[in-house]
Amino acid sequence: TDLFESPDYYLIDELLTDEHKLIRQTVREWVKKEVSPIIEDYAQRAEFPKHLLKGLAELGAFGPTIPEEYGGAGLDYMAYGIMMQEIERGDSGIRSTASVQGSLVMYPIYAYGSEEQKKKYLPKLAAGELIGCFGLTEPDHGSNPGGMVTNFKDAGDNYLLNGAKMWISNAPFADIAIVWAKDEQGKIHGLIVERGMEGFTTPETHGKWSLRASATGELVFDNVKVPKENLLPNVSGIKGPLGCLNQARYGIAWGALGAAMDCYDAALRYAKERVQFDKPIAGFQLQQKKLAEMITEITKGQLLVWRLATLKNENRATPAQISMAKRNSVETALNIAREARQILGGMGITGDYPIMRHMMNLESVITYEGTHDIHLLITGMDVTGIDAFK
Ligand code: TGC
Ligand code: FAD
Repeated sequence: TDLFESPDYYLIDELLTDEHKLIRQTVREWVKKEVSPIIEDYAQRAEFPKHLLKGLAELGAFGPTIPEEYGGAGLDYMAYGIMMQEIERGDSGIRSTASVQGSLVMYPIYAYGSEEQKKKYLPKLAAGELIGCFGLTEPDHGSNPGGMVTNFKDAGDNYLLNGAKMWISNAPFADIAIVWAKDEQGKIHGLIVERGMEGFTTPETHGKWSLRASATGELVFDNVKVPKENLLPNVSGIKGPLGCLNQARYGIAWGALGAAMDCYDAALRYAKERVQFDKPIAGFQLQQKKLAEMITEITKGQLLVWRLATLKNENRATPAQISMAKRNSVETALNIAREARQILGGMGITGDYPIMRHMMNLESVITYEGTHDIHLLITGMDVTGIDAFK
């Protein structure tokens, strides 16, 4: 079979349990059967393959770490990471949908919601019966979400929400949105906004060259009446949304390595088969340098995320450690995609191979969930104690 094998140069599989390996196999087979055959076509047409939502839910990819009593898969963080790696090997856009649903919609309801909110929304979100999106970024506030202007005021029976969010994954078809907005005192809170509420619209963003198989849109709030019971009661301040980002960034640290592995796998196979000057191009030193550096960087990345998963399972992973891994994995993946593309020569630019699609996707992944620069500054602040953001 040509089922993708993840490179395992340092025998890291020995550090995984049988359950982890079984989960990986299950997701890998699903990706091979359901994602790989169709994804290029959907990406070319700039359409999200909605029919995959059910399969993602069945895999447990929506809220893998949310306890089973709320419909989640009740798995550990290693399992969550492995799932994201395999899904992003298929496509970053599909992984984005899983990240948003699990880490940015289910997680805040689980961590900051009331018991009623958890019971009302989590099982349906886990089953894919409801799809959510996460509205933090605004047109004028991306890296600095604390400056947001979207706001709500007390209007007696409900809150009145005004403002706009931009670049929101899944917005065009989401049933609910976790929206971060300021109250009259300027304190940030999370609100559950539902499709159908008057004054709430979700225009789609067109013309993307990246994450084409993922739907992106705006969230526009024009005097939207939000019931008071839709406010997440147990958090206020920017640490609310940032706490969700830790979860998603952790998944991306694993996921981007999946995209890197797929590019490496395609380049290695091609290099061994493609003959120029009467010799497989894999036999030329310049191509070997590329492949050797790819596997070195993948191996380093694998060890980093494995250790991060262990810390996360023990509730010891710091946000700065997560930033380092997100930044490193995405940079590794993007560099590998660029080198792998060259190994394929002209074929590398076609949709017959996944590399160009991964490369373009990764241009979003290196920007969303905190840009490459922002994560560097987080590391810089962590080691120096000095904030260089402002
Ligand atoms: P700062 O003054 O540093 O901190 C304010 C409070 O927040 C706490 N905090 C965190 N808490 C939990 N997790 C984290 N990662 C945290 N980082 C900071 C901090 O301890 C403090 O707490 P307290 O109790 O003292 O009040 O905050 P700042 O406003 O200066 O922000 C710092 C900065 C720049 C690092 C932050 O704003 C940032 O990370 N910016 C990047 C924005 C970003 O990542 N946006 C992502 C939007 S969502 C998205 O892209 C989804 S893509 C989805 C997909 O398709 O996968
Ligand atoms: P800006 O913040 O304007 O940054 C522009 C440049 O300036 C960057 O290079 C940045 O690194 C640099 N910069 C900014 N501040 C500093 C500084 N202090 N020091 C040095 N350099 C700095 N957001 C959501 O809320 N929900 C989503 O679901 C979501 N999905 C997304 C999907 C896609 C496809 C994309 C592209 C984005 C998505 N985002 C989402 C938004 C994403 O999180 C933001 O694009 C990102 O946080 C950066 O914000 P910005 O685009 O406004 O860039």
